Amino acid sequence: MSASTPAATSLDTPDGIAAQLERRRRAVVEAWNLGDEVVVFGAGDRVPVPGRADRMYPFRAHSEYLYLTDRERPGGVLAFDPHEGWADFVTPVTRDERLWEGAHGDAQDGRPASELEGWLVERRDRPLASLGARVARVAADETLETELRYALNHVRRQKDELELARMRMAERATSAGLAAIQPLLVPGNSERQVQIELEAEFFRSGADFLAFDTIVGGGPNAAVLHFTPSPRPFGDGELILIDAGGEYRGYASDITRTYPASGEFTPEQAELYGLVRSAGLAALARCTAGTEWRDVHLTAALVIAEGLVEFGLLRGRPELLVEQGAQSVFFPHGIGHMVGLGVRDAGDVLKGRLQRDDEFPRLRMDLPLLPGHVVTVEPGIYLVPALLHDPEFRERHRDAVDWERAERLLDFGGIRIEDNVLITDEGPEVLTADVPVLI
Ligand SMILES: [Mn+2]
Repeated sequence: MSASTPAATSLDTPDGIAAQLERRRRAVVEAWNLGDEVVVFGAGDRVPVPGRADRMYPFRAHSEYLYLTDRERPGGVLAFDPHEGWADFVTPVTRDERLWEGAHGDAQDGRPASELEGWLVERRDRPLASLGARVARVAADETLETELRYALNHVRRQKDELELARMRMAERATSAGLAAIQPLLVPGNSERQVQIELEAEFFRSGADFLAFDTIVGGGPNAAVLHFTPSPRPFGDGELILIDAGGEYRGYASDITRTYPASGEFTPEQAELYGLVRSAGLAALARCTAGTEWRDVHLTAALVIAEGLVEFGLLRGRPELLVEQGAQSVFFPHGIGHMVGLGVRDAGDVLKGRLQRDDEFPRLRMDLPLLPGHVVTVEPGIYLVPALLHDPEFRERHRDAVDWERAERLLDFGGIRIEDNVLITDEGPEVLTADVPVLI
């Protein structure tokens, strides 16, 4: 384990950042094509930890604000008037911040936040949208906000070179973490031990934050989709599922791998692992510009249904099983989500499409892929007691599932393999390809 900090990417310089901010703002203005409307973006404020006096959660600027300012500072407001352009209001550094945090006051490139009030008063009769963290004191137009946010998301989804460079930094740190904990994946060690070493290596390798709470689940805990690591030791022959990611300057990596605690899969584990892998590769092949995200999901769902029929957990014609959603008893989530600025980036339902809240599993987005999109592809197979014992599920899929076989596998846990995929004109690029997959 090396303690060296990787060099910052050559794009991540003041000039490189300024150039991208200008490009992003121009792209957003073009997409909006505003007449007389004005827009404000709030950075958000520090959030106190309840009951802990002056303790605060780590501050994270709202993604929409961060995207257009690259500034991780509370209280700021970026404003836009189509007649006059952008105005960047920032909170001056206080004496307390200098005293307690060693903050410097000379790097604030913006107008003092106290001038925002006047800026708003001058435009009080015009329609206004408040994006980012809601700016207090403004009467905003919700219909306008929905429309502008939708257009902004469209721009944000196509990652620029600076964003990709930061995602690659986050990926390298995550990859180093997963490599470092391999010797710990043996019976007797605990989920918590793995978490600690994993996160330490993320930070040693350049991550500046966690993209999300680390998931480590051994044995039956591997069937809990977002399991919080516990002191439970791994048992002989168990599966260990790790889903984790480092973050770098707001940009996330999100990788899942599943390992056998004893160094080798049992035949049943190997068969289902191979099946999850096949589903992932089939979905990956569909990650091309123009492909509907729903079809990427259905491609993986069909491979899983076919495999589970062969394995003996499902019965029937795979196409029909997918139509009825029977594979979702064992693959109870969507194939993935947008990843980038934060671990859940700007996924959306394409304008004019119905948000299907009642479908199971609920897909996080419903739109065609475009070059520059980065998605996770993360099929999985789990034996989840809560689903297998759900009366409604048992009734709905009575004939489609071999419930007795499932019952015998109740301690199996689960398998998930997750990669991050960049859509390009030349096809999919797996950003996480340096993290080994076992089969
Ligand atoms: Mn994910």
